Amino acid sequence: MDARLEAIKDTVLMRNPGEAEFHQAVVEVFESLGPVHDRHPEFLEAAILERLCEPERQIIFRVPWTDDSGRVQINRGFRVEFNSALGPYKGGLRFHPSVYLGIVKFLGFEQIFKNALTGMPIGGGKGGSDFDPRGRSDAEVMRFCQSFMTELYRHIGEYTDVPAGEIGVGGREIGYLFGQYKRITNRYESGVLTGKGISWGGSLVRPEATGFGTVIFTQEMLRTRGTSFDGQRVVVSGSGNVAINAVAKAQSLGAAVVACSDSSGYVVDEAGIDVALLREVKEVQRGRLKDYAERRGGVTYVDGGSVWDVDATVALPCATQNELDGAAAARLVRNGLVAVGEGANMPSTRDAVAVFQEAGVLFGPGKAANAGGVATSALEMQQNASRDSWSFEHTEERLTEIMVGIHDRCAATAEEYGEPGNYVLGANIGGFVKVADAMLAQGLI
Ligand code: NDP
Ligand code: 2IT
Repeated sequence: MDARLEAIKDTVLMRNPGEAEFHQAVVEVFESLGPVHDRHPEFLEAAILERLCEPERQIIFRVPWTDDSGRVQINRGFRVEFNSALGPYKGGLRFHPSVYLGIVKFLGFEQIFKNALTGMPIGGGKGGSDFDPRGRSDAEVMRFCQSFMTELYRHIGEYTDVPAGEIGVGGREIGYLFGQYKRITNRYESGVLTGKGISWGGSLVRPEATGFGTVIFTQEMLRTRGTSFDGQRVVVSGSGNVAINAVAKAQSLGAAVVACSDSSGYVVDEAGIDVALLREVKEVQRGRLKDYAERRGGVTYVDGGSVWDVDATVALPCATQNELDGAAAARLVRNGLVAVGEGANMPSTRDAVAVFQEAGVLFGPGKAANAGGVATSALEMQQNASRDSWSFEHTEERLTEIMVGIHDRCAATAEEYGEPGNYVLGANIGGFVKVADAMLAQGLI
């Protein structure tokens, strides 16, 4: 790392102790930014990096609720409003027992650059709770969401901060959150949340957008090597919103998607994952991948283990951070891996990224490859602002244009900085320069 940036990084790490994921995200970005500071000493003079690493506002609050047996439960709620240089804070809410400030800050930090890359007018933010929705009834989830929003409402708004879904937060949760916001504020403010239901201000394609976008980005990377998804052997991790839609899109482009996972195990389905059945088991019945395996029949279900033990030419990690380590990366590379498109945020460890890059594997980092979700959220905001709703075809066309645009901008930036094909460098520099220019223009705030 550039010595000037190293000193800033050391201070950031010291000021934010115990937040390993946030440290990882910061270091990964800083490693790309030396050459930008050679060309733009004004960024150093204005302390852009120091300011970028300090969230504009961090909110932590108590979320009390009662479970179905009448017992009081207490969770912790978070919203980190990281950077508003380009627009209102924008980013999802994650409900998962592992959530703490360090996770929310890593996600919010990544979101700044991702949102900049989309070309849409959105700043970066993220939030969530250590609430675990798994095994909870609809009524419990509703009471939790209502309590969460009873505090959060005062901090958000269509011109301020616009949350959406993430791990553990889907259409059901966004519905309960929106209902409570509307009740408290007495405003039908559609643009305050995205990922809404289609009949009450949501956008077509938003549910599919992250997974579709990841595959579109990866297809563009493959195209630079004169190939495509057609005939690739694909392994996807996770079996939630992003994973299911990545499977569907990859299949529509002619790929054989042979495996996916959840936090309990993975399934190998050599005939190709049955997306309709997977949707029914996961989205309608809220079941487990094991249930999919039992209903599908003739497939292998592995309890525990790692889905990255399954050979693939294209890997699409779509579950969670640091789920693919250096050893798994090396094994995949030895067995013919050609490309990785990150549907999740920071799913590859730093060791894994190094292995991919040294082996010349096409590697699309999450902040570029999974930007289709938030980009379509911005399209949802556009539709809300104009009280309009677009067709599936039109919205998907916009998503495709945006993803191809992000790919081309990352590729062009990498080339401009002398590292053609390095999408990590391209995404970090491309996102950073846009935000840094806006921060300079807006003065010391
Ligand atoms: P979902 O909650 O719909 O699905 C998450 C999936 O990942 C589930 O299969 C879950 O398994 C698995 N998973 C979650 N946490 C862990 C863990 N700690 N260990 C192993 N497996 C885990 O979430 P999404 O599909 O929305 O999100 C998946 C990833 O995509 C996240 O990294 C998220 O940040 C990222 N992302 C999401 C966007 C969106 O629009 N939704 C946009 C951009 C990125 P189990 O059910 O067993 O917990
Ligand atoms: O990580 C992400 O980009 C998201 N979870 C989507 C955020 C959004 O506002 O749609």
